[in-house]
Parts: sequence; structure tokens; C-alpha cells
Amino acid sequence: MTSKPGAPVSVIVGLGETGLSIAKYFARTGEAFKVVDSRENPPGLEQLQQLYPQADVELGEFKLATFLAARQLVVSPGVSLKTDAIAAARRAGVVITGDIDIFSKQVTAPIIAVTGSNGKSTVVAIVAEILRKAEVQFGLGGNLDGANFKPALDLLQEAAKEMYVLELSSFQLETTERLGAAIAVILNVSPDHMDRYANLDEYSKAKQRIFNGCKQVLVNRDDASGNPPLGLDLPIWSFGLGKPAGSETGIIDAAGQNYLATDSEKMVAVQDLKLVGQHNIANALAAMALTLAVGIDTKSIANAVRGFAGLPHRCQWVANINGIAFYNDSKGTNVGATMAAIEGLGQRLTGQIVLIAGGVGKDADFSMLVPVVKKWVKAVVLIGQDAKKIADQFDSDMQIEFASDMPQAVSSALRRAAKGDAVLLSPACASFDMFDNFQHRGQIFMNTVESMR
Ligand code: UMA
Ligand code: ADP
Repeated sequence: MTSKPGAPVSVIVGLGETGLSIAKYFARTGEAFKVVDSRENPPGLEQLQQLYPQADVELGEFKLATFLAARQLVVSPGVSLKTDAIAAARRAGVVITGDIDIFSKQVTAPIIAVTGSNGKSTVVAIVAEILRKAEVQFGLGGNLDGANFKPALDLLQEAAKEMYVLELSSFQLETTERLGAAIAVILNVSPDHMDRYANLDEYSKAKQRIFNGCKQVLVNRDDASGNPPLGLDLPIWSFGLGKPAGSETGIIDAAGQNYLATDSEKMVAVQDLKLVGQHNIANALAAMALTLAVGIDTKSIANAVRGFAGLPHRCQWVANINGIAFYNDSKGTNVGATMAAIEGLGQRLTGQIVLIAGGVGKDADFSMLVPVVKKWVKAVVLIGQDAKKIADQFDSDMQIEFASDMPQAVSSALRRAAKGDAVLLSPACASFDMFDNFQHRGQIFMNTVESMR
């Protein structure tokens, strides 16, 4: 960890989960490092100091001199490469990398790589369930949150695996040169993080980097937004809600019964799925294709898909009160996610939806919500920083109410709902104006609903 005085060291930029995992990796491999974070009290500081009391840490505004003197900058996903000091260091020729780039250079086992604006965590969770059923030793890491969450480099502390499954954000892909995945997919691209990208094209280009060096690609037949460049001379798999042929997964109608299938095998009856909503059927079909592509048997795939009940905070049923169902979709953090949640739930209801939305809008275009809201939603209750921005999209026909906190939002929604309706929390926004994170927001929603039973 210590280096010759004056010798350039690797500078880890950001001391959150990722920064800490990079520091641990460098400590294990004997690479000298320094950690910088623009926050005065970054979340990983205490743990870093406990593990490595001698570690060189620089907090507060980034210093260009530190970056120019670095052997390389290992940049955390939460830090934009457009940050002045980073952009200047890059122009001066300093190497910029990230944790996924380092990870991919170390592992030789096949990587299943998943990105997309929505559905990433659900797809990697289904893939993980399939690999478990197939008794494959695998590591699961990257962008996903929750109990199974591990920054990618922490996976290298464990025994070597037969396979790795990575959920990757556009931020992580920006610093990844050549992932070399066994199979890679962009599930879909719809606007998100527009506070960090100049436009959808720039965001989409970051995601396209997932295909660099990959051996096979998976494409979405129903949505070309994530397709790789034309002319890639690689095996192509696809998933979609239509009938499958060749290297495809899709839906087959047999005697009035729909099945998730390949062209040669009906694998799971749609009515046997625990997952709900068309978007989740697409997610399951994507996970099936990803695992077929790396040689997993169809029995393990079918068993896992049939048993998968969904992740918390994603269109999760919470309770029924007076015939009104409550759903927690706190992970609906962009417009595309909320559109899918409303459509998926709306199609199954006898009544209508009362939507709770709002938070930090990340410069999103909320006008895209209007058609789907008009189709399925009877009233909208808005919370958070960008509540007014969302309200401004609707004309006076839509019932709109503002609430100052979650308990107020839930009681307003309950008041406006009738038997057969559903109250859906799907904010289309990030949570950090009012909550620690989306899990916290979802938990407060669920606690509030429980307290009203
Ligand atoms: N930050 C600063 N100054 C710094 C460093 C960070 O202000 O010097 C801020 C960032 O602007 C950001 C926050 O701190 O808001 C966290 O940034 P980070 O890079 O330290 O984050 P980590 O704790 O390392 O977590 C990151 C991912 N977070 C982001 O990309 C913002 C986690 O994804 C991921 O699980 C983790 O790495 C491990 O791979 C979370 C996420 O919200 C779930 N991802 C976004 C999404 O899914 O939409 C992309
Ligand atoms: P991500 O990890 O990409 O954020 P998740 O699987 O956590 O994706 O799902 C987040 C939210 O996105 C869900 O709560 C749901 O509202 C929506 N969603 C999930 N899958 C899809 C999909 N395939 N297409 C559109 N929206 C989706």
C-alpha cells in the first residue's frame, strides 16, 4: 500500500461502496493507492480507516494536481467523467479506469453482462436463480442493491467461480474499455440520468460499451433501442413476446395456453408464473436466453423461472385494505419504469390506479407519462422536489393532489381509491430529497400502509 516517495500511485476517486472495494482490491494486490472524495464525510471513510489506518485520503473539492500526478484514476460510478478535474486529467493523458474494467481484466470465467434502463436487477436475479438450480458456482455483482449486492471487485476475494453475472449501469460502463462478456445485453433504453448526460444518445452510447469484446449478444425483438451496431459478426440471441424461432425465446400459444418457450420447447406456462406484468415476462425471457446461451439446461431454467416471485420494491404487493390493493414500486425511479408498472398493473385490475409519484426527477421529460396515466390512473398524488413539474404535464381533467410526506400521500390515495382499485407507489423519480434511498422510500410506504390496516 505504501510506495516510494514521489512515485505515482493509483488514485481511487470516490469512497462509497465501489471506492472501498477498489481500495481492498489494491491492498490485496499490493498496488499503492490514494483515495479522494469530494464529500467531507464519505460513507466508506470509517471502514477504510479501520482496515487501513495508514491510507492516504484526500477529502473535499478535487485537486487537479493530485489527478495529474496519478498513475491512473479509478473512478467510482457516482462521479461524472465530465467533472472538471477529471476531464482535465484525461486531456493531459492520465489513464482513467473503473472497477468493472479492472475486474474484467482479472477474470477468465465467462461473464453474463446485463444493462438497460429498466429490468436489470430483475433479470440478473432470475439468472442467478437459474444458475443456482443448475448448481453452477457463480458470483453476482455490480450495480444491483440489496442483500445479494457486491461490488464486482469484492467477488475476487472469494474462491474462483465458474461464471460471473454482472448488472452494469451506464456509469460503470463509461469507464469499462473491453468487458469481453460471454454474452451481453442492453434490455432497453429510455431516458434516465438526464442530469448527467447531454442527451439520450450520449446515455445510450455509454450502454453500448457493454458489447466491447463480447462473444455473443442478446437483443430485444420488441424494442430495438438497445441493439448493438449493425454488422457485428457474432452469434445473436433474442427475446421478445412474439413466437420464437432459432436462437430465440418468446411466447408460444398452444391450445389457448401461453408458454414461455424456445422454438423447440414450451418451458413455463404464463399462468404458472409468480411474476406479474408484461415487462416481467420480457425480463424472464431475457434471463432464459442469457442462460441458454451459456449452456444451462432447460429444466433448471424452467424450475427457476416458475419459482421466481420478484424482488422487493418492484411492483410488490403490500396489502389489501377495503378491497383496495397497495403496490410498492419504489424502484420505479424513471419515467420508463413507471410507465411499465402502470401498464402491467392496469391490465390486471377491475378498477383503476391511484398513483403516488414524485421525488428528484433527474431532468426527465414527464410528458411521456401522460398517455399511460390517462389510460389507467384515476388520481395522482405527488410528493417531493419535482411534484409540481409532474403536475404541470396534466390538464385539469386529471385529479391531482400534493402531499408533504408519505403518510399524507398514502391517506390521500386511500381516500381517492374505491373497491377494485389499486394504490401504486411508482415515483418515476429518485428518492434522495426525502429518503435515504429507494429501499427506505419503499419501506416507509409499506409501514404506512400496514399502519392503516
Ligand atoms: N459522490 C460525490 N463525490 C465523490 C464520490 C461520490 O459527491 O467524490 C456522490 C455521487 O454523486 C453519488 C454518491 O456519492 O451520488 C455515490 O457515488 P459512489 O460512486 O460512491 O457510489 P457507490 O456507493 O460506489 O455505489 C455505486 C453505484 N451508485 C451509483 O452509481 C450512483 C451503486 O448503484 C452500485 O450498487 C455500487 O456502485 C456497486 O457497484 C446504485 C445506483 O443508484 C444502486 N445506481 C444507479 C441506478 O441504478 O440508477 C446508476
Ligand atoms: P433496474 O435494475 O434496471 O432499475 P429493476 O429490475 O430493479 O430494474 O426494476 C425497476 C423498475 O423498472 C421496476 O420496479 C418496474 O417498474 C420497471 N421495470 C422492470 N422491468 C422492466 C422492463 N423490462 N421494462 C420496463 N420497465 C421495467
